[in-house]
Amino acid sequence: MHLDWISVTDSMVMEIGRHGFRPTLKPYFQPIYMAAKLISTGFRHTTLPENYVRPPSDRPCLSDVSPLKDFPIIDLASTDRSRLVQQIHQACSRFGFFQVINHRVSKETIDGMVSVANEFFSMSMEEKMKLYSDDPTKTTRLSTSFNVKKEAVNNWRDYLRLHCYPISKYVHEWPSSPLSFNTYSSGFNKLPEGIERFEYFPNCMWFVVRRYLNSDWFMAYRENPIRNPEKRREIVSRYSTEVRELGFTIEELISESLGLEKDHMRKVLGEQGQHMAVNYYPPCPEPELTYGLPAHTDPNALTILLQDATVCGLQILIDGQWFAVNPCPDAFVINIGDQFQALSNGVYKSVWHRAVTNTEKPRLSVASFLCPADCAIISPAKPLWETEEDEAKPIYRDYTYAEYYKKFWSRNLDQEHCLENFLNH
Ligand SMILES: O=C(O)CCC(=O)C(=O)O
Repeated sequence: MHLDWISVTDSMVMEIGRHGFRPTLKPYFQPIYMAAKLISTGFRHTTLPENYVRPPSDRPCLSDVSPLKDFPIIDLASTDRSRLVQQIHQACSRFGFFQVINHRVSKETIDGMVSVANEFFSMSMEEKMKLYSDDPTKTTRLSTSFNVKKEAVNNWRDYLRLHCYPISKYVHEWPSSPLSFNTYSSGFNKLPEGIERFEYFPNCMWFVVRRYLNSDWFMAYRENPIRNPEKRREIVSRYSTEVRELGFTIEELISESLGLEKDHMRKVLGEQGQHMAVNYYPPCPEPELTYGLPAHTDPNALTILLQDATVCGLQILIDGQWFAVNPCPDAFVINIGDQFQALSNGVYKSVWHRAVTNTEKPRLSVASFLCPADCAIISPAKPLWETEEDEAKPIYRDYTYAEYYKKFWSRNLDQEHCLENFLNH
């Protein structure tokens, strides 16, 4: 019997979602269960399904969270290098997080990336499920929550994971399936003046708009810039390349800010890998009971986050208290990953952060992770721990990034800081 994903109704998805997976489901229900794995279904839940509900001791307590007022915004176009380096030092040692403006990633590239991401998550379930996997070793996959095979409670997030470097190695894996035209999400941020209506034609490379002018309807066409899979890949490639350059600029500033040679970190990290997580948090019926992503630190070297310009959700832990990092126009949020904490011998912090949800609007974020080469030896920089005393030793022992990454994925996201396992005893 052939079962079409599209034939799954919202109420059936909700029913399965509420009760979680039941092994006793009849075989012909299995595809419906598959649809219920993702939460970007377009269906608005009225109550939170049980498998997302956190115990009372582990809830976000949203009313206790305040905005972070003195959160650093660093202008990368500044010509005062020593001030820039000093700002980076202060931000990395105090917050482990900062925002950058004038970062040289073009607005066109950013808008294109956001459009592609929105379009991707508005595709039909049938299209999306072709990419679904809960195997963390897969280099291109659509998944949900964090690590569904390990966790007891799920998180209110779907995400598309892409490996982005070297692009030529991975680009053929990136999604190429036709886009859904059920919802309008790309191209224009608002209806151009005078245009009353959009119409969408599946399998068509054009937006078709109808305009009411001088008491008559006119048809107008505009090419859909991302309908073409090649164009979409081009947009994501360009985004990854420009963000990689930004990452390298920041790594140089970080080296200098620790009093090291400008290229110290890049040399140690070797040929850096680059991954992307395109996160989609649908409106959540009960944000007080769950997370989009629970508290975690990032296992990589540096994270460059593009967050939704209009919807808040990122929070960071400072001195035991959660603060909201509200979006700043045209800025990227940068955070130090575990590897820079180790390489800086703990001078810089890989800080706990989390994403929370809201009832009103979906939230999108695009996290780009720069990762050391698997064989890179992570060893705290000598000038940061060496003293006259013979006994002096770094806080962390040497290890390879491959060893660290394996350890990170063998745990739950919100366990102790993974670096605790690499302390020098
Ligand atoms: O969505 C966010 O703001 C946070 C994303 C994040 O922490 C991650 O992808 O690791």
